[in-house]
Amino acid sequence: MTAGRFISLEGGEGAGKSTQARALAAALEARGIPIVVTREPGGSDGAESIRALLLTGETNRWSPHSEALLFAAARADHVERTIGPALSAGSWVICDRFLDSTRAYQGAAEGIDDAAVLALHAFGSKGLLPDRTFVLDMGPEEGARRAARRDGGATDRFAQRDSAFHQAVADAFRRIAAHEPDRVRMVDATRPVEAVTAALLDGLADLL
Ligand code: Z5A
Repeated sequence: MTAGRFISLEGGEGAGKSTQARALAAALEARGIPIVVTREPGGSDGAESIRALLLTGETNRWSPHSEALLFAAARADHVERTIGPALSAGSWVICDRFLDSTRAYQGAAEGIDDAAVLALHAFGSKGLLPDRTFVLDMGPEEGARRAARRDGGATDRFAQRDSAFHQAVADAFRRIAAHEPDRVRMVDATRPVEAVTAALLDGLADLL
């Protein structure tokens, strides 16, 4: 499945993942690399339907266990229908959030055991991991301010959680990066867009 390279962008809300997915895609396409940009939850018809279930409604619409299962189901469809075929065709895939978001949000912040999240991923998505993951690191308050400016104050089920929840997510991403330094790199996301994109390209030098 891995003729192309698989890159994921992670971090809290408003950290610049979507902005950097587009900028990185443009920079890599300029080098002649075929790119597919996708996102989670979503990225395939079935997963986009599950996205609507996950992001709308009351904050407590799903229990942490139900939520972890829904994210794993969406990811299985996304890997099967979008990511796997793109990699097999030789494209690089840039994914706005992937497995580490489930480990950070449903795992660290909502209390689902990391081993259980990884077991669901092994079953649903054959354990597929990115070749490189970048955590766009910035304080949750600044990320929330950026997202609020962009969305005019509208929020989804996750953005509505309290600051302790978002701090637990940020801490989890840092822990994952510390434990898996070959795959996961921290990037200071407080800098201007172009500086962050340059840091991502630096972090891909060994794969290019
Ligand atoms: N979730 C989960 O719980 N478990 C999972 O397994 C997965 C997800 C996969 C998805 O929400 C929610 O699902 C997410 C976690 C949960 N919720 N939270 N929190 P989403 O897909 O709707 O949104 P998001 O993933 O949180 O990202 P976002 O809010 O869309 O933000 P972003 O993509 O990181 O940022 P952006 O849109 O690129 O930038 C935000 C604004 O800042 C925008 O106006 C930009 O122009 C601006 N920006 C970007 N970069 C810069 C720089 N460098 N300087 C200044 N301004 C900038």
